[in-house]
Amino acid sequence: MKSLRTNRVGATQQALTSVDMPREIRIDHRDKLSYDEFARDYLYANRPVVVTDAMREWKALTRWSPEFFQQEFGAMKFALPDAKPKSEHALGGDAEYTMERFIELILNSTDENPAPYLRNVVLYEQFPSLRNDIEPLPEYLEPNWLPDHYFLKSVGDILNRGAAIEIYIGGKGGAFPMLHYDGAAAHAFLMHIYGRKRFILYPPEQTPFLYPSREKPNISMLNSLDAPDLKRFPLFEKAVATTFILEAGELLFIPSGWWHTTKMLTPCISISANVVNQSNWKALIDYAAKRVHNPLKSFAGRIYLTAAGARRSWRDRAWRQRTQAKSDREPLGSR
Ligand SMILES: O=C(O)CCC(=O)C(=O)O
Repeated sequence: MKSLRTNRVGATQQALTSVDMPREIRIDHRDKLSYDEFARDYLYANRPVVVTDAMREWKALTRWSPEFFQQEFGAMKFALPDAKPKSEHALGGDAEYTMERFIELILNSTDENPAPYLRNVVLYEQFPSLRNDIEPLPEYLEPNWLPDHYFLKSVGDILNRGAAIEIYIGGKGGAFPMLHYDGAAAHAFLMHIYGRKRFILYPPEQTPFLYPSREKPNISMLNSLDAPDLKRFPLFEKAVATTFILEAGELLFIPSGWWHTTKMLTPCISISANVVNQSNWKALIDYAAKRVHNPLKSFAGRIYLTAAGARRSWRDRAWRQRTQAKSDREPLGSR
C-alpha cells in the first residue's frame, strides 16, 4: 500500500527533465497579481498559481455558508450519487434530497461517513439569484473563447457548454470522485468561498504514471490515491503529487492538462470556470483531433479550429489594448 507522496508549498520549482525523475513543484501564492504578470508567469507558462485577493469584493465571501443555502433554498430538490459506493463495482444509486436535508448531512459529514457531493451544478441555472454575489469576476478569466459563436454547430455545442460557471457544496471527508484534467484541454479556475479544501495536482509530464482511461483520456483509471492498487497500477509509484489547502477567498488557476482532484477538510463551497484562449488553443486542437478517428475529418477539424483561433485572437488585440489602457489609468494597488 502506498501513501500519497507530496511536495509541499515552498519546495523548489524545477521543470521536469525526464518522466523517470519527477521533481518537486512549488505552487506560488500571489496577491496584487497584474493581468500581464498572470499571463506571462502562469497562463502562457502553463503553471498553477493561487491568487489570494482576486475575489476580495465578492458578497459571496461574507454571505454564503451551508446555513445560508439551507435558509434560502431549503425546499429545493435534487438527486445525488452516494459519496462512498459500497465497492468499486457497485456505483451506488442516486438518492433524492431537499437542500434542507442535504445541508444537515454536510454539517454532520465525517471522514468515515462523508456527505454526498453536490458538484458541477450550473450556478446561473440553479441559483440565478446569486449572480450578483460573485461580481466582479476576476480579469484572469478573460478572454474566454468558450462562449463564442462557432459556425460548426457540433464544435459550438461542446465549447459553449463548457463555458458555464459551476458550483460545488460538500462536507468534511467528501472528495471529487476521480483524478482528471479538464476536458477540451481547458484551463480551470477554482474560486473557493467557504471552508478548507485540499487539492492534489500532477503536472501533464506525469501522465505516463497516472493511467488515463482509453475511452476518456482525461480521466485516470486509478482506484484511489491514498491506497492505490499497485499490482494493477505499478507506475503510479513514480508519481509525485503537489498538495496544498485552498482557503476561503482564494482563487486557484489549474492550467490545461494538469491532473487534479480534491478532498474536503471542512464543509466547503466553491465555484469553478473553464477558460480557453490563445494560450491553450493549440492544446484544444490536439485534444479534439485525437478524438476524431477518421483521419480526413480529424485533419479538416484542425484546419477549421486553426482558422477560428486566428480570427478570434485578432479580436483579442482590441481587448488587450482596452485593459492595458485601464491598468495604466488605475494601477492595481489603487483598485
Ligand atoms: O472542487 C473540486 O472538488 C474539484 C472540481 C474539479 O476539479 C472539476 O470540476 O473539474
